Amino acid sequence: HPTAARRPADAITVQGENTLYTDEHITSKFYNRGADVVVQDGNRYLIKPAVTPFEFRLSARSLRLGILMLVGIGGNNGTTLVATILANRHNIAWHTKSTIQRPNYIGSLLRASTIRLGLDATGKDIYAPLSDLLPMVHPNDLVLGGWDISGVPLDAAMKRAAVLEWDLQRQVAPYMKEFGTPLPSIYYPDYIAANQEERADNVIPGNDKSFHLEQIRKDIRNFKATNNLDQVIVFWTANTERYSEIIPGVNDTAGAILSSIRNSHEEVAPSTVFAVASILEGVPFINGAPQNTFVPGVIELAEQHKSFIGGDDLKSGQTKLKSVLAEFLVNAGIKPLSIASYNHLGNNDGQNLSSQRQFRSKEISKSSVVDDMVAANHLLYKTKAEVEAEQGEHPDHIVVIKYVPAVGDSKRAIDEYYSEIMGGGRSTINIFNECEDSLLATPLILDLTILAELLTRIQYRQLVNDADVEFKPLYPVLSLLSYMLKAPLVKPGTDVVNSLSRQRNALETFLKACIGLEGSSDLLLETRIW
Ligand code: NAI
Ligand code: DG6
Repeated sequence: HPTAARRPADAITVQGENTLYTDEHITSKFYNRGADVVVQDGNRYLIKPAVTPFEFRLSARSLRLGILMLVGIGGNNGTTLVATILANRHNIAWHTKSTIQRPNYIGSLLRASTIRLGLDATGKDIYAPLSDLLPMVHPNDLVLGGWDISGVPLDAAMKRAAVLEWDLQRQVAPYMKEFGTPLPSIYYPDYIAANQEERADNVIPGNDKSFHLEQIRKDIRNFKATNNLDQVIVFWTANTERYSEIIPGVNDTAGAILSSIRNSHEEVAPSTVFAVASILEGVPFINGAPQNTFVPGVIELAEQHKSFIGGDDLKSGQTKLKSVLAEFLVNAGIKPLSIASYNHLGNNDGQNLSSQRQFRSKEISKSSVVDDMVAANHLLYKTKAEVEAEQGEHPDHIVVIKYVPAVGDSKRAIDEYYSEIMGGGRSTINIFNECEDSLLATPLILDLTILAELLTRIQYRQLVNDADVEFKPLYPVLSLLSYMLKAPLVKPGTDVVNSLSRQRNALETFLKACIGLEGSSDLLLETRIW
């Protein structure tokens, strides 16, 4: 299958004055073109085009292999991911009731989508796999490991998850068995639903959060050493936790969060201990769930250690579609008045989310996704100043999640978009989506992991005054990962972009910049002139 096939690492070569290839690096020059706008009298705009030259340098170091350590490896996403990689690696095909299915990475932006490179001599668009743009790790080459509070071995955990076809499970089970039991993890019962308690039979003992932190750090170091690899990514795909309260002196600064761990303060979540452990070990940490793992103190700690973080919450189906549909409506000049989203599912995630505080974390991440599109159109929605409130005018937006065990991993999502059209008319769009949740989520974990690994190898310098200035790593909060995330974490003080097309465009433009290409242009000027 083309999405699983390996292609040469040098599949794309740029021949131009802005790109330099050596054995160790790809170095590129990029002109960041923007516009500085001054708003005058509320409705007049003075614009000065701005150009800042940059140089990017990508290290080709360890691009063949990487380590992915999953927190929650025994869950639906965790076992589906391990089994999918094993099936691809060992080329395991399986019988369904209608066909023989081959393994693939469909749903992965990197492995199953293409990027427009330009035009050939006949004026035809040329597309290449996104994964060919820069040298990056292939999912088949990821070394896998991780933690789970449930001590069920991975082959049995895959069976418990009931996501994959039986004939695939049967064939992949002997390989899954080799992983044995996940590493014991941190369990603070107050953070996840009480209905998860029965699962928690594989926990690091005691209530000493300092000891827990040190154990996780040791696990990361041991796993690195055993596999003789530098590149580790730690990924939270464990249960959704409740929000942590932000308390001054407890989790608002780097010093406060470290001291709260030393004092085993109750407002430090397991996911935060994992994030801090990763930061202190200098390995990227990605949060695939919605809770506020990245309290302000964790972000500050990541800045201090120049260690990468990304989150929050995988954006798999309903929310991804919402970010597209809401943008389409608002950009078409149509005014959504309400968006009502309902879903039910029957997996362990659904059971955990049937508890109010965990549901609230998910409700927050699912609800923020239309904010920037609404704020971008002051012709349709009154601004804060106009309504004299903290927030501008906004569509009613409601999110409901119900636990229905019978449907298992197959989530049902219904969305109603109710909008105002011309002359006081109304338009109603209804969407019904049904699919295996974990089969949509797993490719996103791979994309996030591989992109995070890639971004750790990219450095930049601004060629403003002094061309000899040192190369620096990117800012620790990896907002370029936003495409795969429901509530993207961004550099404090900067705006969140939820629009899926803008998120993809930012990522494409950045990856292209790293090989000295300008961003994708749909201007197609050559087709508009004589
Ligand atoms: P799951 O409930 O099947 O798996 C979670 C696993 O985490 C379980 O095996 C559980 O024992 C383990 N766990 C709980 N607390 C832990 C801790 N402190 N340390 C280590 N392991 C721990 O859930 P699933 O479906 O795999 O989802 C995982 C997370 O990803 C959830 O937070 C979910 O909300 C989020 N998510 C899932 C999506 C999907 O489509 N499946 C999409 C978007 C987000
Ligand atoms: C039900 O809402 C369970 C959730 O974990 C979601 O399935 C998951 O977050 C995916 O959500 P979405 O909105 O991206 O499809």
